[in-house]
Amino acid sequence: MKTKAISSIFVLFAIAAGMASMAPDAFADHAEVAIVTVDESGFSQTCAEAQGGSGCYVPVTATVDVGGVVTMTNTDPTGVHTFTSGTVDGFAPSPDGVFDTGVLMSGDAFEWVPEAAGEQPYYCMLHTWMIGTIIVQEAAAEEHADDHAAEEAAAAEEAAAAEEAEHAAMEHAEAEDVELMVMISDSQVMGGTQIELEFNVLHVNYDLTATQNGEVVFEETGLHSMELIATHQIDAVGSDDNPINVKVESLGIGAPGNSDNWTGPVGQVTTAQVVPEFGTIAMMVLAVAIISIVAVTAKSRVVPRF
Ligand SMILES: [Cu+2]
Repeated sequence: MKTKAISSIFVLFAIAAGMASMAPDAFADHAEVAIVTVDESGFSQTCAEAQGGSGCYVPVTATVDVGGVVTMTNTDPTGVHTFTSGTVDGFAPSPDGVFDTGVLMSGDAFEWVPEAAGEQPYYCMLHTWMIGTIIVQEAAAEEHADDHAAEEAAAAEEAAAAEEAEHAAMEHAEAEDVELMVMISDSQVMGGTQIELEFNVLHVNYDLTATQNGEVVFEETGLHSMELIATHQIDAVGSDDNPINVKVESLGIGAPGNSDNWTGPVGQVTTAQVVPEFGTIAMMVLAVAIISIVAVTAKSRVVPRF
């Protein structure tokens, strides 16, 4: 008899405890979710830190019901951002067309109503280190707290695995200290000279200076080349007597504004003397200071021609 009473109390307790622990999840409201941007996430990758950071969107993983409303707001007072569905591989984005806020000015918001369950990754077109995930779940999942928890755990695990892979990929890219080669070519344009820089790696940050007769005719610092080729217009025409001396100094390789995470040759100087008779296809590399050679992929493309 006594045992029975004790065990009933036990059962009662277990039920109460179970209900108490279930309650927050069972009644959690995922009909609406708000996602915001982290302040200054456009200037610094601190929020991402090779995806080991807390995230550049808050919450970085959001959960919403099918048919619920996701409100995406750019709360960053210092910059413009997008919420674009899809994934980013390194710097190369792959939008999947599910939603795209377009460029949101600070304070602007966008609403998205998901129509199907699943995991929806997204990123910022302007700052590809900003990535987030929206987990869209069937509204009915709410009633099964256990399923829900399991689902979330599975999703979290998946996200963690994806993050890890991304992290590894980034680390891999960073570990390879590439050999930076810069080719400088020029072409005469109306009243000036167009300088074309060809790099063997993407995302080179550099200073560009051009002098003629000891006078600076062009000077820009903190330039960034998204592509392998960058062109700059110089308002001076070179001649035999007055050649233009072009100097490119590398600052590092990586996303603009994130010098903490830049890799690769820093302070490497490449110069060229731009004179008219070399014409549009002449290319000169007078000095290529190679700081480190680990991996060269596009070497054959950038053999200097004199
Ligand atoms: Cu952004």
